[in-house]
Amino acid sequence: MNTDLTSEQIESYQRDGFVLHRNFLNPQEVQELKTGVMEAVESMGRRKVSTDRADMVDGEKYYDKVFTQRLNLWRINDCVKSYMLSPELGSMLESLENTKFRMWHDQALIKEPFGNPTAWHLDNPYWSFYSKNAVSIWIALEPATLENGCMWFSPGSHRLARYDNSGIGQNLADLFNVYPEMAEIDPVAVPMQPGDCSFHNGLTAHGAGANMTRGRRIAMTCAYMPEGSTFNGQRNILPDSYFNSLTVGDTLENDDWNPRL
Ligand SMILES: O=C(O)CCC(=O)C(=O)O
Ligand SMILES: [Fe+2]
Repeated sequence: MNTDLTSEQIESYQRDGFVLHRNFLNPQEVQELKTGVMEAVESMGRRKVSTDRADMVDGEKYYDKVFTQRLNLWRINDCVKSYMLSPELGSMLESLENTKFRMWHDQALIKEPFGNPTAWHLDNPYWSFYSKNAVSIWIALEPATLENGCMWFSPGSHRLARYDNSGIGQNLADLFNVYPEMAEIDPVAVPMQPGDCSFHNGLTAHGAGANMTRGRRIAMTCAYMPEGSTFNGQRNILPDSYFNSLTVGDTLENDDWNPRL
């Protein structure tokens, strides 16, 4: 793992709300992580979440055709776990946001051949905590190109964002009805080769195009929660028993579900 971020990369992340980091994984590591990810994905069948939430399964709706989405692979695959919870990755996140992190959730996002675009959205409004410092990593395990739906980011949008959620629906631009100022920003496409990754802040607007090719766009991603974040009442990925035990304002510090990096 190439875990060195330059001061230029850190500055650019803090200014724009995202940054590209090439060759984060070498070809051998890409192969190793991809094997772990694909094993976990296959073992889950049509279930979206690894160890609970049997209610969340793939259907045939529009959103199911945006990507094959499989969450919390780290709980069932030690290889995935060792990458997503690696202390070196934790140090990278800390250098970007000047805070310590816990796992929120990981997700494999496979945009299948001819898959729908990923509408512009913000991540943090989905989650069970609100923070200006949450961050996600998005790792390409296959080439991500303009043709197959690479990521696009809206530089500086994190500074305009609130916690209102536009969702990820059929209208690519719904986000801009909620935040019209963001429609004034020129988006930046971030094509990647396998092993490249990006980091984006939980409030940075982003999306991805359709997959116009016959190949799968395979990415492994993970969202991280700043240490000390508190419960905002939203369920998101929380398991039943834990969700039911929480009161708004409680610190999310369950070492089983949200381990430290
Ligand atoms: O991979 C995609 O198409 C979208 C990814 C995304 O929204 C994210 O990683 O937060
Ligand atoms: Fe997202």
